[in-house]
Amino acid sequence: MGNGTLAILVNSAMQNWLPSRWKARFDAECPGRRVVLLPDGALDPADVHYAAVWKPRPGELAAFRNLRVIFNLGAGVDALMADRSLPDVPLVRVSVGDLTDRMTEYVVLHVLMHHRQELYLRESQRAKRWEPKYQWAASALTVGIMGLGTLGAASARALRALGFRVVGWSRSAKQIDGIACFHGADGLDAFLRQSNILVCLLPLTPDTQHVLNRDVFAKLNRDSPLGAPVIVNAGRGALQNEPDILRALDDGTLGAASLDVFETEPLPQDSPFWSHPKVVLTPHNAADTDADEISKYVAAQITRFESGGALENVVDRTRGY
Ligand code: NDP
Ligand code: OXD
Repeated sequence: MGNGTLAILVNSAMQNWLPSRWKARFDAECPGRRVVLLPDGALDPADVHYAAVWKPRPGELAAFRNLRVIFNLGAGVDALMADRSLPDVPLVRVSVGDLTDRMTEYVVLHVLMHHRQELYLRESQRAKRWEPKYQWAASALTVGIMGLGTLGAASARALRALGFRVVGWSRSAKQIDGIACFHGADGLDAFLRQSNILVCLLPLTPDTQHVLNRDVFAKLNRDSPLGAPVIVNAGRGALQNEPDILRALDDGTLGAASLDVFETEPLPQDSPFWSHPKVVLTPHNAADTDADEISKYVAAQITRFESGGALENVVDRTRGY
């Protein structure tokens, strides 16, 4: 098959996504292979056999007619699925331990934050108020995880180990020890009716867009020491209906929200989320991608592919994830 060029295309100005870092990593992991950072005016597109990409704009990969595999440098492939001109070659997503562990940290951190009444305690500290409130046990709360894939299943297990009751929801039926699993549209209401804290780790697809909406919030379980339910979204911004979240926080349907992702990123300066007292927001860094582990993962997949082996974690384009 020869040593086709690996082209890197990273559309992000964020410090955690520096293109130069990816280039240095891939140079180290792919000795003997030409690695180029796009755009590169001197590159003949026909030489490119592999593309490693993050948020390519529609059309940016169309010129690479000899492409054999596209590697997305993250877990979510929604930006690629939106590109109608995406070359029809296998699209591989990230599913590695480092990313999963980081997401588990984020989910555990935010579930514990709401469970341990951190918003109230920080406000008390600022007001110099020594007023502890009754603290319930983890077992008093049920955490509902939407999406029981690589990330959701790991978070579900970690929360279970901390003593929370955990329920999960996915597209197909699942069996996970100690976790009540629901699936499909028919299983959604029963899942929501048990959930005091709703964690969303779904991929963004036409089926899941705006799944976090007012109807869903109204079905969440209010019968816990938390009172009003809480949502945590670390999937994608378009999974949430943002005006519905703000209304639900303001009228008490929801007690709080931890949001890592937004419909428009970076979050615009005039967004009400920045200063909402019931919102804990982070700048889409719940599970920062580790260039070391991911470049190794991509390099190993290329080596296997070139010796006739199967690629792992190939996206099913009809499902969209
Ligand atoms: P997986 O593909 O492993 O898991 C996706 C899960 O969602 C599966 O359980 C799947 O069900 C379920 N699902 C998909 N569509 C539906 C649907 N219509 N109804 C019910 N369940 C559905 O993905 P990962 O766990 O690796 O990642 C999940 C998402 O997390 C990514 O797509 C990405 O958007 C986001 N992410 C965010 C990051 C951040 O920093 N904020 C970092 C990394 C990822 P089934 O098992 O039946 O297929
Ligand atoms: C991802 C992400 O999908 O960082 O990996 O959001």
